[in-house]
Amino acid sequence: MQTEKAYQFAKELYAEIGVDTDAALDKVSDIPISIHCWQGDDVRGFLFRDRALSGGIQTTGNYPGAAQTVEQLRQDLDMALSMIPGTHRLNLHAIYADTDEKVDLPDLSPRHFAGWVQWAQERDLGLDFNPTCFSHPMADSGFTVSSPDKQVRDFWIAHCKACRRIADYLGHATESKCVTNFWFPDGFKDIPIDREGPRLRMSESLDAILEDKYDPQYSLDSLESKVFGIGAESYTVASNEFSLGYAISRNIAYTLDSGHFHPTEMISDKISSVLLYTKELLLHVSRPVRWDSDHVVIMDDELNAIAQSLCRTDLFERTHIGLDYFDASINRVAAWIIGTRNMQKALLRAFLEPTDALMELERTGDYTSRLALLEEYKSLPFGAVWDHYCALSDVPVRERWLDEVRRYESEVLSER
Ligand code: RNT
Ligand code: ZN
Repeated sequence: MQTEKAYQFAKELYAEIGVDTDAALDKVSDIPISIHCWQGDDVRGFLFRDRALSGGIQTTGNYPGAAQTVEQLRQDLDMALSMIPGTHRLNLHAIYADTDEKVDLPDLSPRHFAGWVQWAQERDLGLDFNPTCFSHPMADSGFTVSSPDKQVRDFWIAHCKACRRIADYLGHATESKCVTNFWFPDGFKDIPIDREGPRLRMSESLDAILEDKYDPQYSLDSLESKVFGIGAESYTVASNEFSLGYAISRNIAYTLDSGHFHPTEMISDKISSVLLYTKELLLHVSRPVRWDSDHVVIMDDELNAIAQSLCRTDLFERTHIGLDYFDASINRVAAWIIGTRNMQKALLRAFLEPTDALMELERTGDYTSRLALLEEYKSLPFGAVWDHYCALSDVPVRERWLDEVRRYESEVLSER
């Protein structure tokens, strides 16, 4: 009742500045967020349970209840999805294969993901995919597809090719384009002599990986860049220039991860430039705290700016929004819910802006009004519109989802 009253009030306020709140909600409900499976078990996966996470990324914390099996991860995802409005996507990593077979990365094939396909089909979810080029003895040297050792390169090339085949299968089976993200941790801890060699090798390996042709309606390849990783502080092969240049020249997509740049560099400002030159863009929305720490996404200035960059010039046709964070110090189901709901809330806030009017102020050089109005609009009751959306979507309004997660924690997670 209060939620509806508040919504009617908010609707009128927004109408006064020329914004249709129902239209904004329609837009938000059309935008799927690709939810990363790896928040559910601290990036461990199911293929090699005893292997430590490597590749210069880290999860910290030991909050109880992490998923140990495919069934548990699905149960947790179902719980999280039931607290999130809208229809979304699941982003899988290769190590999350659903199989009892002892299979190594290059030998993965579509059948190892049939269980996920069935699960996704039952829920009308799209699927995205990632080769797992870390947490494996063949990546222990710190290099994968750019390794000087041909055997190592060939191993990872074979894995990536297998992943593209799987992505094609996932896309066809779900009738929805599957985005495959390539992220290679390759890099040097200390200052290299040869900065070119590894990049040439990575480029050649990628060319070999991309040789097989698949229907672009069902799959898209994207290359992620990074400035440094733990243990690869001095040199990262797939740097920003490398990855963006490669993506443009080979007509694939580019992945911008919020945590992969220098501390004051924001991806929100890169989106419009990248999309001028790449065919499509994948976002890994994350939250770096002092480093690429992959904290849970919150409603901060950068999240709003990312949403504004996409909404103001309507870049959704060619942008795929994925989340990429992993916090093992809090309830993992809550982490999914908090980050995904925040991403949606930021999109809604951006859609509730009278963009045309602001654009006009900018065009005519009235920067005083532009600043004044932007600041005033920040305190408009977007929360009431969000609550209405949650109520309409049959998911808990405001913090009520937390009670459900607490119950789930005591009934399910604490029994693990
Ligand atoms: C690492 C990259 C990469 C990973 C996932 C697990 O810094 O962001 O995207 O987080 O593939
Ligand atoms: Zn990422």
